[in-house]
Amino acid sequence: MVQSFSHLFSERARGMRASEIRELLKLTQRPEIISFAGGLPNPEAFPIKDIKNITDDLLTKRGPQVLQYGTTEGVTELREALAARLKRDKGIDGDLKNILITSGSQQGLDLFSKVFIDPHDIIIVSAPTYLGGTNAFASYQAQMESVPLDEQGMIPDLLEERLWKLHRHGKNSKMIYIIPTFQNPAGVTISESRRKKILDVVANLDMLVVEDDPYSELRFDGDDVRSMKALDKEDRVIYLGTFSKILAPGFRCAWLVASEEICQKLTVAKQSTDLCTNTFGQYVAYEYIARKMVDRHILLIRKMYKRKRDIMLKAFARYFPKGVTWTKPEGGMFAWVTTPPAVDTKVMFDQAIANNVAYVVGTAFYPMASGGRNSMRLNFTHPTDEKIEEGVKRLGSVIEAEIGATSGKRRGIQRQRNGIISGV
Ligand code: PMP
Ligand code: G9A
Repeated sequence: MVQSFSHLFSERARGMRASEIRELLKLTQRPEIISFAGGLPNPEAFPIKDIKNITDDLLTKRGPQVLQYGTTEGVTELREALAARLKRDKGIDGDLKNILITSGSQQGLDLFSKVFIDPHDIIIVSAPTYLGGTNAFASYQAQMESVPLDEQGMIPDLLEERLWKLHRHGKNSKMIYIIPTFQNPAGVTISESRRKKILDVVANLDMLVVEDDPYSELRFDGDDVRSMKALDKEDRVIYLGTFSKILAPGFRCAWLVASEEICQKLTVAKQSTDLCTNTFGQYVAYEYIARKMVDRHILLIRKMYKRKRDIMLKAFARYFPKGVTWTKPEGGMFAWVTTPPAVDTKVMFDQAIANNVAYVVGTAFYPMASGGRNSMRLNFTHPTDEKIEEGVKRLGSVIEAEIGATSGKRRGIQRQRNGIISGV
């Protein structure tokens, strides 16, 4: 008989939830399904030849060094190269003592949760927000409070209102988690004036900001917006960047920038997690920057992803029935689609799978599933151009059928006032 030991799980572990995206990845590996679900880079864009050359050189010239354990902080050459790049491209100041290499940004999210969150601490997130973030916070028993966003991202007035309301009830939040550029899942970007306002609001309440920035290099249109870390004058921002979208996620190689004090504490937290990030991968990433391959590669993926974004938005306009709306991201990997309120995208999901098309249901991106019932996230970077068109066509038919099946139901509950991206 198989025995269960779940009664021995820690209280913390009992609160952990499986990621709907990670679970979906298994389902969508079926070849007949056109998946808009996972936030995956396009494999055709992986710079395999470059990686092969670098790998070969490294093993030939520096084998014993690149295969050894490394320091927890990360490979020095890589951190120096990142510091120079962050200064050049983003106006972010930071030297070795401010940069920690992590095993994916996901580890950064876990590490600062480990360092800052006590049970029931309040973390402010946007609604919707990245599921991997909220799952990390939840696994340290954080309480999440969400602030709505519109086409310009998180709404600072609503943030301020929420924070002061909590404050009046004797509750103070330590930090806000924010993805300011090409947000996952909504694809929206926070304007510079809003970024400044958000920084002012959190400074007044002595909070930290976690700026998660995996997508800003993937800009197709419009002008760059300065990162919150570059606007930050008080070292209040912990900035997360990653090689997952500009090299390959399989390396599990990312970085964070923070004050020396915070970096040191995060490093100690990392020591007991994995000792150090994959040394070999770090050296490959370093060479990839030093040989200037990264900038060339970013130009290539921008071009490819822009084309895919355009195909998707055009297909939405062509195949989606009346009443369906969507965001128009200027970069990144995702669009956010909102159906008429009578449609429940979770209920509709089975029909989508029956028609061989998949998405992530909107509720996955709301802590406690408190919204997003009639929304979904679609990734446009992974499928081939043809599959994007065909998949949106299939999805359009599925939505149309669902609208027909639910017509007359739940009218008048739409909550899309003032451009707020919510879903019901
Ligand atoms: N943050 C956000 C907003 C993401 O979208 C992702 C990956 N999809 C991550 C963090 C994790 O990225 P990494 O591969 O660097 O762990
Ligand atoms: O979990 C993963 O595979 C990373 C992608 C995240 C996402 O789809 O948001």
